[in-house]
Amino acid sequence: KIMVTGALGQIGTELVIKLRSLYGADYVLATDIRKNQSVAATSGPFEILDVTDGKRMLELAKKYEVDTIMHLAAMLSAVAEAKPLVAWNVNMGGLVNALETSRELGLQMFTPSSIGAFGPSTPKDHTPQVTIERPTTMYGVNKVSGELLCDYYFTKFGVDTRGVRFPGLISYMAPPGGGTTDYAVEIYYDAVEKGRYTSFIDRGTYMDMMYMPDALQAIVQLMEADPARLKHRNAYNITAMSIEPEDLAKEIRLHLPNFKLDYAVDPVRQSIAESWPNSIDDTAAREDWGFKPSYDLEKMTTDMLGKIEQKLENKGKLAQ
Ligand code: VAH
Repeated sequence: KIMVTGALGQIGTELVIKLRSLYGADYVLATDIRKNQSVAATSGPFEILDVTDGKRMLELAKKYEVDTIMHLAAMLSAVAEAKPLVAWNVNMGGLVNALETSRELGLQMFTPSSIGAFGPSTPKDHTPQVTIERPTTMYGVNKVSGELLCDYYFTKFGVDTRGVRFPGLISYMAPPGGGTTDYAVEIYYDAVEKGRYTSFIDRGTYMDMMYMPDALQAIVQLMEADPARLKHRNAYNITAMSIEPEDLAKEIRLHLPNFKLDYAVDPVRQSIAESWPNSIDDTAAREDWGFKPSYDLEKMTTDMLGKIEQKLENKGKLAQ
C-alpha cells in the first residue's frame, strides 16, 4: 500500500486520485490533518494524521501494511514566511517522521523539494542540477535541509528515498496552500469568473511552472525508475516552462480577448519570487529517468480554462 500525507493538499488531492486509478482504490491510504468530502478523502482508505505525530504515523504504516510513503504534507513558502518556527516544526518534524518510519519499516519514500531550495546566489538562468543552494526563506531552508536529510538516510540507512524539485504547480482541483506561485493559479480562476486579475507578483518576474498532470506523471515515473539509473536522490530539477505574468495574460487573451491584467505587488511574495531562479535545467531528470512534460503554456491554458468553466457550471448547477 502507498500512504500519502497531505493528501488533501494541492498535489495530494490529485496524486491520490491518480494512484488509485493506477493501482486500485484500496491500495492508497490517504491521510491529512483534517477530513473533507473531496474525492481523495472519500474514494478509498482515509485516516486523520498530523505528520508531527511520529508514533501515529508508524502505527498507521503498520496497520495498513504500507510499502511506500509519499510525503506531501508541508507549509509552502508564503505561509512559512509568516510563521517560520511553525513551518520548521511541521516541515522538518514531518519529514523526520516520514524518514524514520521508512527506515524502520524498509519503505520506499517520495518527498518533493522545490525551486524554492535555491536562493539569490544561485545562478538564475538554466539553474544546474548541482549548484549553490543558500535560500533566504524558511521554506527554502526546509527544502535544502530536507534534501540533505533524505540523501543522508539514503547513504547511511539505505532508505530508497527519491524526490524532485517542483516548479510552481498549476491545477484546478484543489487550491495551492499559500505559495508564491499561487498567482499563476488565481489568474485562471479570475479570468473565467471576473474577466480580470490583479497579480501580487510583478510583470517580468520569471519562474518555472508546470501543469499538475505532468507533476503527477513525474512522481510515478521517478518512483518506478530503475534505481541503478538514479545519479541523484533528493532532488531532481524538473520544469515544463519558464513564464512571467504577462505570458499567462497573453495566452489567456487567445481564449478571453477582453481579459485585463493589472498589478498590486505583494512585497513579501515578490521578494521570495526574486530570490528564486528564472529557469532551471532539468537535463539530469530527462537523462536518468526519462522525464518529459507534455503540457506547454498553450496546452495548459486551453485545458485549465475549459476545466474551470466546467467546474463553475457544475457548481452553478448544484447551487440551483
Ligand atoms: C510555493 N507552490 O509557491 C510552492 C512551490 C516553487 C513554488 O514551492 O511555495
